[in-house]
Amino acid sequence: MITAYIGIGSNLDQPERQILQAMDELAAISETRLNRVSSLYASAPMGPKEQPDYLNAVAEISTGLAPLVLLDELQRIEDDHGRIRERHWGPRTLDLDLLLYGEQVIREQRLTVPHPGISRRAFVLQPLEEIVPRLQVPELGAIRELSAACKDQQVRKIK
Ligand code: ROI
Repeated sequence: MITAYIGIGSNLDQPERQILQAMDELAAISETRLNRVSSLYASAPMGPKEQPDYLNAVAEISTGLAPLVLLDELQRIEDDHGRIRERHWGPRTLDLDLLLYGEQVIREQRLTVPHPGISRRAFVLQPLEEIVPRLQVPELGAIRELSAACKDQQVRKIK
């Protein structure tokens, strides 16, 4: 089993409900166990501003699935939430990002791990630091330092 981290985000159609339901669906993926989840965090949209604020969280799972099989499962869950892939960086009912897959570095057409946005996004770093404060991110270093470098971005822990 590999320990992997999933970034969860939503800013449409009751974001809190979308995220809590997504956590249950992560737990139901085959060969996969949900170990722990972060609090929920609210932040202004990164990218285009004319969209609602986001809720974000991070989940830790253990999985026997290969990375691209896990990615297929995440995209299936996004699709189940009525995710329509239209505008780049537009609003979404559910976004599931494979942030980390063990200590592996993956560069494939469909999948880059660590997730390329990870080091610049406080809405990912803060929940990740909450559940794994001593994490070392492959190629990027200590989560504590990455998170401290993004402290200028406003992210509010809501529950
Ligand atoms: N902004 C915030 N605050 N949270 C997100 O999850 C998020 N996801 C995105 C973009 C549009 C980049 N902005 C975001 O995909």
